[in-house]
Amino acid sequence: MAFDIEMIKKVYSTMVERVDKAREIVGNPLTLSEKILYAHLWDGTPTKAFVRGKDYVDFAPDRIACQDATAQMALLQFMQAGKSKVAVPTTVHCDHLIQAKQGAAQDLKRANDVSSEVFDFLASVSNKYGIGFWKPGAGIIHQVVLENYAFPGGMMIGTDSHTVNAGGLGMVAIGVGGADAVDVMAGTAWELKFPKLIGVKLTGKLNGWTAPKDVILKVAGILTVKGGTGAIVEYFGEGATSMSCTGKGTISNMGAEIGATTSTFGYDASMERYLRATDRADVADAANTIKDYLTADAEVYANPEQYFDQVIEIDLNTLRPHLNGPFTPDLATPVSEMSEKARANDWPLKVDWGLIGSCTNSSYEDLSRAASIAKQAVDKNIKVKSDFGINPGSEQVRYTADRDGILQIFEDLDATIFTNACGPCIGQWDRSDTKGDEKNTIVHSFNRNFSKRADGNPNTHAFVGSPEMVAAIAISGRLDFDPLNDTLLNEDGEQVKLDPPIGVELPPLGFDVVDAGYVEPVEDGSSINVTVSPTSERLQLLTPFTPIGNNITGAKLLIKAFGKCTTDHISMAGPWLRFRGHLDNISNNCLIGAVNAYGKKTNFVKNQLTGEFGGVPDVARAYKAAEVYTIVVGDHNYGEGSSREHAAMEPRHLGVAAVIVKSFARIHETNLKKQGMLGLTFANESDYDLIQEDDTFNFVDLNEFAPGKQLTIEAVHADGTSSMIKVNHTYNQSQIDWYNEGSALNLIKKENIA
Ligand code: MIC
Ligand code: SF4
Repeated sequence: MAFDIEMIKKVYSTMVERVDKAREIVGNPLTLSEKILYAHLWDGTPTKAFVRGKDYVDFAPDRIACQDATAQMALLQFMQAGKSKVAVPTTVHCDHLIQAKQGAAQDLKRANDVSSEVFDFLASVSNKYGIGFWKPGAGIIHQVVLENYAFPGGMMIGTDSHTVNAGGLGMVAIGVGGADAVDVMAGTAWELKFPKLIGVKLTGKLNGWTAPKDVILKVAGILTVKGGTGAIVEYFGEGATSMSCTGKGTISNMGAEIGATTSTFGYDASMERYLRATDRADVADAANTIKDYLTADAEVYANPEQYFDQVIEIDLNTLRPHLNGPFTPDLATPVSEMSEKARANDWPLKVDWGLIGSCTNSSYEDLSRAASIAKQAVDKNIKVKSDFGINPGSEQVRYTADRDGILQIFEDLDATIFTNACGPCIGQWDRSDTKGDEKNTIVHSFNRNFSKRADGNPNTHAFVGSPEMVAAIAISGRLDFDPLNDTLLNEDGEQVKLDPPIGVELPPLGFDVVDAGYVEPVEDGSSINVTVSPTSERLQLLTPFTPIGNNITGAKLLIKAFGKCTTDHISMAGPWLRFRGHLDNISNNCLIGAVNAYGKKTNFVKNQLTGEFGGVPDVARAYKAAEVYTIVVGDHNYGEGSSREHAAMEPRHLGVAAVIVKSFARIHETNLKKQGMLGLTFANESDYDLIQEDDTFNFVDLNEFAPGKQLTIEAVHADGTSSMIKVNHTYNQSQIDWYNEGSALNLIKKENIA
């Protein structure tokens, strides 16, 4: 039986009426995305049509998921909100804090030792506030959610950008910062700008070496890392219905890499099969009663151009397998062209590691397809040239894959089976085979490949591919290996070819597990005490931020970031994950990965008060001590990637008043607003070039801060001249209230007291 089945039935019971009403008001057939959005309005039955890409709308999500690295800050904030229980079903998943080194058994034990303080904190807060808790080793949040909580037509939010994975089961699932989750946990509405809609029509059928991953690798190549910003991507067509539910999860998952608000698919037979296989026949039965409401109206898919803001068509019959990278997930290269491109760009051809796993590709089907390639290495007597690492997505997947002999196939190749957790995907990897900053190549089935992400080495060239392609490349040890056309020399001196992968969508003997790793909270948690030691280096209770106010003068430039500046650059993960619950300590990584436009170095900026250069956090602390506000300037898609609100809270804590960029990634922009800071964009992109290293900033008209009103900032240069810079913002009145109160949380607290 499914968790929270009554809640799901309740959602379905109002869906028909709300969707019918929405159709009437909008005056058109509806996409699935619109149906789900209009069925989840905070005010209930729709009364007006919203303008896509413009109107802010209050929603009522059905559930929330948090992972350990972001849950700490989310729950520290929730603890201040003055509530005794979460208002909607919520779960916490321990998956990010487990380092991959020797293999699951040892690694999990070590993580439980090293991070016991944090796990105990999360477990007790969960128990106190009625939150379901998934222990370390239970699996990666998004795989566990897909297996247990996602349901067609539902709406959820999660404190992780890949929450969107649940689009594979027909949800609108959206990644948010912790403060957004706190709103919903505290029983208030969750606000989102009504998204634009991109339709992706999948014709034909996947075949041979081409996998669901290749669909999203191709889409990323077309739309780039910011092409999906502010939009929901809805997939449809025979290519969509003919692929598995977990395959749809892969595609939805990596929609985060194009900046999409989320991605989704209409309810179909593959979803029904998956629900039944994962012990949720009750959800499938309930969904079947309102089937038509869980997919778009037929007219929409027949004439998509009329109903979507943009339509892309991909023919799966001719789609070729891809590898995307290095350093960015949208640099798409068909495997057949890699040889030429890698040589032209001087990418190292020798592949040191093939890593299979991460929330995007760690299902039973993924492992089975990759195993069908791995098995050929043994059967055809091919010596494997790269190291292999596997992170199963959940204990249920691991247990079942182990029972069915799939893991043994990898073990026969000396693969290391790591914990059911994120591991190398988030830099939780004690990689022993390279030292320092050696140039090298790895291939993985993860979703992100930003510089330094997996192993901290800026010269690791990471390429993203399907699990089966990763297996083939790892066997060959070469980035330029094209299994469709190339042969490999086996130990008998023969040239052999790898056959295309064969996988099974769902385990023929059914899923099984002994201990899935779930802990149900007690009914009444009021007597549970949550303690945080004042001397802890990992957890710190929060002190509310004081409002910045509307008189910002004499602010100094902290850093003008050059080029790509993702949340990994702003608040690195890997070794820093240990400080995710301690704002002051984690602030020591603030912007240390961003490249300073002056001098092009990282973590080396000028302190205008002394004329000396230092690390970003140190210089920021010096300004803060002198009570001087600072400004951060950045390029396009600033804050791409993670949902981690630390990337906003750290600059806020260190005295940054405003972040001014050419454009923002959605989640990060909201995170800045939530923490009571200014997130602004240049009205003229080229004004970025006017900002100089010694600039001092005066906000001219911040006392007139109002929705839709452009602001003016005077940048006074060292030579005494100044530039007047016009900046835009997307704050609505309630977001301006957050700014005025110092943070959204301050406002919630105030309202609770009132
Ligand atoms: C990621 O993939 O970057 C992470 C780590 O899962 C983040 C969340 C975090 O930083 O904790 C994400 O995607 O939101
Ligand atoms: Fe974990 Fe990687 Fe997925 Fe983020 S992308 S949730 S780090 S597996």
